[in-house]
Amino acid sequence: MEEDGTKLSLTIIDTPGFGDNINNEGSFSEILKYIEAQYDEILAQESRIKRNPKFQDNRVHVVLYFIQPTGHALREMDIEFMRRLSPRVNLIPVIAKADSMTPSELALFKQRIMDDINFFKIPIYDFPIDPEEDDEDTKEENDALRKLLPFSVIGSETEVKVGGRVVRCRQYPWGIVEVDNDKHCDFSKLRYILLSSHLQDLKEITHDILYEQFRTERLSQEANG
Ligand SMILES: Nc1nc2c(ncn2[C@@H]2O[C@H](COP(=O)(O)OP(=O)(O)OP(=O)(O)O)[C@@H](O)[C@H]2O)c(=O)[nH]1
Ligand SMILES: [Mg+2]
Repeated sequence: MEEDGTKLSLTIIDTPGFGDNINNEGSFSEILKYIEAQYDEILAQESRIKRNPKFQDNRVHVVLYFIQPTGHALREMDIEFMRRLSPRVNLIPVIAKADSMTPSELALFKQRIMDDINFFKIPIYDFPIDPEEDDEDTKEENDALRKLLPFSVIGSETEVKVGGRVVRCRQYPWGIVEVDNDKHCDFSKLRYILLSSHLQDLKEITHDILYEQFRTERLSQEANG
């Protein structure tokens, strides 16, 4: 991917069929196993006497967890999944198909989801502030982004010309809902976070905190087992 002449190499992993089963235990453990396997690769690499110069770091820096727009609260499987994954990966909850709710329904749904996340103490990625490094602007930006959680998104493969601009949107008899319009959903904010403003922070947390925690657990397991 290229933006402002900067090349960014990005890997996206999809999980087709996730949540389709009555029992999702299999998908949970597959996803967790994949994330941990990448940490194990790093650990093995670190302990080699001669490091492989071609080694590729495949750690997962963020998981976007899509929540169905039910309008109620989190489902048991949402809570279970986020609980299991959040100690190992930066997790950002995202409301899918935000166009299926009115703005007030969406605001209420967001609030309910955050109430659940707080109640169950699920450590999602919440735009942490480093008091020693972050300036006032960063602090303000992070506070604003945190208030958007969970991000609402709209997906579409349709492009329509609106007032001379081509916009990606979903069309309805009553009008169109634009993917890139901040009044319609948080897609463009989310893209900016992932590809620009918080890319480095997601990587650092993965390495300094999540991987470090994994490593400590692995090594003490080995020492005791
Ligand atoms: N209204 C609305 N429909 C959407 C949106 N995004 C996707 N859809 C529709 O929802 C259906 C399922 O979309 P997918 O993206 O295939 O869903 P998925 O969860 O990835 O499904 P699997 O890959 O099969 O697990 C399709 O008919 C899409 O057109 C959206 O933002 N709004
Ligand atoms: Mg899919």
